[in-house]
Amino acid sequence: MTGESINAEVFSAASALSAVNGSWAREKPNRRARRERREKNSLVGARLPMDIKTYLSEKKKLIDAELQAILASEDMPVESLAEGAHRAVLPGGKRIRPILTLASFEAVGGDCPQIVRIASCVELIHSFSLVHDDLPAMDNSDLRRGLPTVHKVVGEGMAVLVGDMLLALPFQTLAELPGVEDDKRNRLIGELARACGSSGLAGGQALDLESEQKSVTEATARDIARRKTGALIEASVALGAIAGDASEETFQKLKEYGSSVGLAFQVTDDLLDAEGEQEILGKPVRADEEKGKAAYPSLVGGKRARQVAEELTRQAIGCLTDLGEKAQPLREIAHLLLRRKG
Ligand code: GRG
Repeated sequence: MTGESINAEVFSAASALSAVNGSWAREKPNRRARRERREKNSLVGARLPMDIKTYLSEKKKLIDAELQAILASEDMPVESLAEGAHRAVLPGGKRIRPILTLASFEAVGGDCPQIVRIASCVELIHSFSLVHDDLPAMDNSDLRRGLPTVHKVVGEGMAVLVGDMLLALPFQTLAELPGVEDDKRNRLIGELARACGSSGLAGGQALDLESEQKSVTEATARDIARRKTGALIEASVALGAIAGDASEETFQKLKEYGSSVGLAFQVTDDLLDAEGEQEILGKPVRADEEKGKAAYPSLVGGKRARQVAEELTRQAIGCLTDLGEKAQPLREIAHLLLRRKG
């Protein structure tokens, strides 16, 4: 995939959003008034400023370039290991986690020349988790971001190793960051590691596997989502706050924001799996239902799942009250994630 096609493909939510705003411009006045009344209390319908799209695409370019540089400096002794790593990382997704790191860093007025590298470390963890998640022993998926999954191209054994490499690389990168005080480095590493372990990705995936074909409660579904998806999103926001030297109080508020956005993100992901289209999502749909997974819409219904995601988004935005204008991208990203289509 070329750099151009990557840029064209990514952030379908943002382009979907501009299409929606375009259609509103042609709306009749009485219909518009009815819609605005209906949407008054609905976050899903909230109109977003157009420049968030520019913000996202500029940040994405920074992250893409940094990821290229990190991979280029790696000594990969086997061609298929290198091919798998490039396929896993470069034909990029939305880059929403590292963008959250950058937005959180900006929200606290941070000053750290290494911030783009720090943010890219989060995306490496995310890339690793997708490679392992797609394996036959896990979700057994053939398609990711509209392309064959890594194990389909380089084989299962090599895909496991690609994932292992992508899990180690961000910790190595953080450990070797120049010009960062030891205390800050340790906090960055600790926060990211926690998101990978039993309170994060690994624990969430274990619970998810355990719950297949079983009836689970909403509380269990929430716990799975919190660990499997929420923990890394929370860590993404936390890393920006640590790098930006946030006060303890602001750090906790931003973690709370990340936790709520992270949970809302997974609930929306479940809704997209249940109701979305493969062509837009770039991965198979109805997979949760097929595997008997503990997904929100099948547990509580689509309407309630949407309410949960909206309420979590409202809570997330509520955590940013004291941060003023500088936190505007974080507010808009929370809105955008709620209404994404891919
Ligand atoms: C850490 C040892 C260890 C194991 C990992 C495989 C695994 C255990 C966890 C899987 C976690 C996982 C893949 C959760 C799904 C998260 C999710 C909603 C992914 C989709 O994220 P997007 O929409 O994707 O940001 P793009 O393609 O945009 O990057």
